[in-house]
Amino acid sequence: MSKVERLTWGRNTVETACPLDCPDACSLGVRVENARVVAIDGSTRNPDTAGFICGKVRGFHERVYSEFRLKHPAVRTGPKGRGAFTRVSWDEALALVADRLRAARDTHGGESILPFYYGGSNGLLTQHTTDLDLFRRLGASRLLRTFCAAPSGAAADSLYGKMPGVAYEDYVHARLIIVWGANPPVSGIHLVPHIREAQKRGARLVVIDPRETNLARLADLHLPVRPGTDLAVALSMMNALFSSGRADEAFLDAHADGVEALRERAAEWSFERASAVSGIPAEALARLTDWYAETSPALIRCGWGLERNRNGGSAVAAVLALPAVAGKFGVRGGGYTLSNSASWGLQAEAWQDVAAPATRTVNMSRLGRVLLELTSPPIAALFVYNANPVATAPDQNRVVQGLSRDDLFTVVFDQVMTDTAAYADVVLPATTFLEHWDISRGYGSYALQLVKPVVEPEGEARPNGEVFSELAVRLGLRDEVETETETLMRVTGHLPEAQREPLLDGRLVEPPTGRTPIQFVDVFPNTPGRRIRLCDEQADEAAPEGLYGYQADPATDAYPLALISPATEKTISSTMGERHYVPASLYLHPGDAEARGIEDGDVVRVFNALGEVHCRAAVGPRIARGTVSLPKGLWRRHSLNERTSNALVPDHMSDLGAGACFNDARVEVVRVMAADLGGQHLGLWVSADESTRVN
Ligand SMILES: Nc1nc2c(c(=O)[nH]1)N[C@H]1C(S)=C(S)[C@@H](COP(=O)(O)OP(=O)(O)OC[C@H]3O[C@@H](n4cnc5c(=O)[nH]c(N)nc54)[C@H](O)[C@@H]3O)O[C@H]1N2
Ligand SMILES: Nc1nc2c(c(=O)[nH]1)N[C@H]1C(S)=C(S)[C@@H](COP(=O)(O)OP(=O)(O)OC[C@H]3O[C@@H](n4cnc5c(=O)[nH]c(N)nc54)[C@H](O)[C@@H]3O)O[C@H]1N2
Ligand code: SF4
Ligand SMILES: [Mo]
Repeated sequence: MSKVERLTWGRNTVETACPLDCPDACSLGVRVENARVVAIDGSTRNPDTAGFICGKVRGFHERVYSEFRLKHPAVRTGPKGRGAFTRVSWDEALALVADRLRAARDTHGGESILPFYYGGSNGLLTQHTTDLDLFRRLGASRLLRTFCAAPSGAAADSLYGKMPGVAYEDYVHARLIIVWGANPPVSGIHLVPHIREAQKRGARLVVIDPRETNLARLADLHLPVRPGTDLAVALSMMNALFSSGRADEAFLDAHADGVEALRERAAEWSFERASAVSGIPAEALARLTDWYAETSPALIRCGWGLERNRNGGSAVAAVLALPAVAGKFGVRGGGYTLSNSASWGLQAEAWQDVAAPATRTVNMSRLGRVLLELTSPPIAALFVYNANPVATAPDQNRVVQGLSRDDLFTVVFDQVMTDTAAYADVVLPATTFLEHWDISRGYGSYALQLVKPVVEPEGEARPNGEVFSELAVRLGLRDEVETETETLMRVTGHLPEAQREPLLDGRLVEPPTGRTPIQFVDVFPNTPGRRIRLCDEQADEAAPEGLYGYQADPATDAYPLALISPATEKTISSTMGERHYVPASLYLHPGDAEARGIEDGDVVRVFNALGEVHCRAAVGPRIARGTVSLPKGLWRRHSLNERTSNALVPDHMSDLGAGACFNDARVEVVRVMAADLGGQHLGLWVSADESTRVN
């Protein structure tokens, strides 16, 4: 009996969990018939996700059985990017990969090898296990993982040592909820019922977002902030609190350092100045500050939309400083939520037999430049897994140019034929979370769960762990292949007994702090003396203008519009993009459209000095004037010229954490073709593009 038969024998609904890069970590019930997945839904094991999961994962079996699914290893036969491959055996493929990795190391040194991985499946077994072991033993360049959460993580670490945040279920206790640069109805749907319930109980809701999202429509106040200016908004609020005697000086004395530095830096920001920079009327800033000062419990849901720009680290730091300054901790339903991933205290990178070598670090968000410009040594071998950088990395044209290098050996290990896989020399087929073991860890919801294989792998797909382990053996770096279940046992061996047992038993595991910690009652800053560092020296030195130092808006006359690329309900980053055929549109404000003679449905060219995207325009009022939006996670085929927003995104770094600046592009838009003409001639558009709708 195979492992899957053992698990599913006698039943046809299997309990598992979702490990995708999403805050919610749903418990799943997967219905299997004749060894195939036929339906996926939320399981009652987790009351939060019972019968309530997103449409993407409800349809995830479409990916498992998709025509784009990679089922066999393959080697390239045509030019890079063409996507022409011929099938080979695993033995041939891994022999070739091992040979080329060895050759790169022997000729140019280990640092000429670059592992490239990010949000793929976000579980604890699909990354930082045998992959890290292999690349450490090879002495490869080390990847700085900065696509996401680098600026906010640096800020949260600097101020609070990544203190755990308020749980979703405690949102009902808040009287004021500020959703800041987050869009939970799309990107973390299980928070929404709790916000709605709080509203029913009389709580006020404020949304700070350049777009009028569906949540903003339900809010008492929506502040349509210009992208990259949240720092000014938060500092002006703190300035008003300090200067009107409404700061909680007693709390600050007792729990915080760096108060004076913050007070001085905030003092530069009157509501009027913040208004001029952010586009939000001064009265609205004053009203929000009054509400925040007067209401308790008050809660901030800080998202990731505000971190993806040059001011992102300081902006998140300033937002997180607000509850300290206004004295909002210490009550249920008060404080903040950012990422809760650190709450588990799980340090997979430390669970290795070999220490990290002192090799160079390479910032993933500059992949194009890394491939084209890095010397001593240049990158000779690139191993991409759990990532699709052609779709998700900044400066797409440079990335594509780098991947096109004839002297670069590229391996892409993925589940489907992605835009990046089209540039591979060797493609390796990976299992999905319905075909392998994993451990799912929520970064919004407090849930740690086992992910089980519920069907046999399609074709010859294999799990990450075994493939990296086999490569290590082939390269003479390890004696024996570690099987998937051996990796599972080894990794869970690092968990405290109280977590390991329920986890392996398929139960929902709570973090050490419990499921609903109150900040400054149950959990405290993980800093020396548990003190908040409002203006830590290290962060202050790292930021180009110092911590809380605002860097001016990069708009120019040539490129006046700010481009953002928020998450949509269709994909998780670019994952599941293969399911969607409708081309994307650029969403823009009627005022900006009219000024350019653009009408709804027209074909437009969105461009700046880095590149251009040709797509349709969707004109509507639900975005701040001066800001335009393209969906996150598009594949090349979703635009008319095979380019996406990332062709316009510069590869400069955020102020803290060296993070990617996806929402920091400035562009111009011109009309190329009228709607009716374009629709007819290109024969493409049968219906409005739903992914471009604001939601
Ligand atoms: N359906 C779905 N769910 C997802 C994902 C997905 O792609 N699809 N991605 C997952 C991942 S990897 C992550 S990191 C999270 C992200 O979760 P979120 O942080 O909620 O997602 P974003 O869409 O990046 O940004 C949220 C909002 O910020 C706004 N925004 C953009 N720029 C700014 C700014 O400068 N200031 C402010 N205040 N707002 C701004 C956008 O309009 C958007 O509505 O979601 C996860 N969940
Ligand atoms: N323009 C723009 N770009 C963005 C963002 C934005 O807001 N705007 N957001 C950024 C954010 S928040 C993030 S997190 C990044 C994410 O960037 P990426 O990590 O590149 O995200 P995905 O596109 O989901 O790519 C993950 C890939 O891993 C594969 N995969 C999944 N599970 C496995 C597995 O078990 N094994 C292997 N070998 N492969 C697997 C999937 O099929 C998928 O192709 O994108 C960033 N890119
Ligand atoms: S992607 Fe998020 S909402 Fe969807 S099933 Fe997974 S954890 Fe739940
Ligand atoms: Mo992300």
